[in-house]
Parts: sequence; C-alpha cells; structure tokens
Amino acid sequence: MKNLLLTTTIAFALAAPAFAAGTHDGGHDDDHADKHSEMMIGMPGDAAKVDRTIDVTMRETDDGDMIFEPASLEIVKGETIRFNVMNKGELEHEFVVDTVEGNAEHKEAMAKMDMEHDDPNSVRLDEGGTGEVIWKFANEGTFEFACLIPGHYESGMHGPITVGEKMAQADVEYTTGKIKKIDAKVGKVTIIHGPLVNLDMPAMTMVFRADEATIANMSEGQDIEFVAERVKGKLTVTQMK
Ligand SMILES: [Cu+2]
Repeated sequence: MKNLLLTTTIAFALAAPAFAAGTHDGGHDDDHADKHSEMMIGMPGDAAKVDRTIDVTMRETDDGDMIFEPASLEIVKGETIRFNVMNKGELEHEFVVDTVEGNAEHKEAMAKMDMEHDDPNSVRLDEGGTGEVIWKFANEGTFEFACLIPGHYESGMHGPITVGEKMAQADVEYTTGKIKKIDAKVGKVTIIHGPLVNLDMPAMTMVFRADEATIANMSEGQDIEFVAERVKGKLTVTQMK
C-alpha cells in the first residue's frame, strides 16, 4: 500500500504543469499564458520515453540572417522528441517551442527586458554550446520553434512545427530528379525533376534551396528521389534518398 501511494504521488508531480511557478529569471509571473500554451503544444517529455531525436543547429549566415536548421519540423501526434540543440553561431541563441501566439507574447516581453527562459520548452545556449529539450507533442496543429532574443526572430529565427497523424507522414510523396548544378555557397541546387504533386507543379528544371547537410549528400549528375516544400516562401528540398 505504501508503494502504491508513492507511485501515485510521483505520477501526479510529473503531470503537474511545470510552468506554473513562473521560472523566468526576469521575474514576470503571468503564468496563465504559459499553462495554456503548454496544453496546446504538449508537455515536457520523459527522457526514458523518447521516440526520436532531432538535431537542431542555430547560427548566423554570411548575409546577416539568423537561422535554424532544419527550417521546419514535422512531428507525429503523441511523439516525444529529444531536440539536440547546437549553437554553431557567434551569438547567444535560444530554441523555444510554443504556439505562435505564445512565442509572440514572450517575444514582446523580452523586447522590454532580456530575461532568460528556464522553462522545459526552451534552451538558451552561448556560442558553441549544446543542450536539449525533451518535449511530448500531444496535440495536432501548427506550432512554432523560435529564438526570442530581441531581433533574432525578425532575422529569421523561427519555423513551423507541424504535428499531424501518422498517415500524413507516410503519405509524403518522393519525386524523382537529376541534380544539374550545385551552388553550395548560397545553398541552392538546380534539379531536373518530375511532377511535384504536393506543390502542384509539373515536371521541369528548377532551383531549390537546401541546407548544408542535404547539399553535402548531393553531387552534380546524381539521380535522386526527393521531397520539396515551400519553406518561408522558398522552394526547399526537405527530404532526399
Ligand atoms: Cu537567436
């Protein structure tokens, strides 16, 4: 009986909203927004129940942008994700997962006062730093990852998190293509490709964006199967095999 009681207490403690204490160093205490967004996007994940690890890189680019790689995230409802976050830039950055509204609210608060988050849905890293966020995505919807340090969101540090049912992921259709040209410096590849059903585009030769890791696996003349999506309005190769 004692054992049962103990187990119940621990389970309750884990399930309680971890945000409620208002743990910002900056000391703002309006926790209702946090509680609300926690319910929307999910809850802190259990390290022992991680389904998948996703590497996330934060850095500045040569043209003065600040970016996350990958630029978007697709997650299956119910998945617990370990985000392995690396700051490969020269500035301090953070990785926060929340609703778009939740991020907007926090961004506004941080514009007034640069507080450091210490919530389970975020990690803030110095230059060269690494850290992790373990999060369980309990609900379907479109959420957002972002860096809310003043000015960074506007410089490009945000991207969509799409949480959907398993089917949606399996449905992703690969298109065949041949790589015509690679311009690794600017992150662009020219691909002679078949119809892109998801984008409603016929077969043609087109320039796509691709991140460093994807380009590293490409060579000119190579036959590939790939998925292209619109990321921040630009056609981007998001998957390749
Ligand atoms: Cu940043």
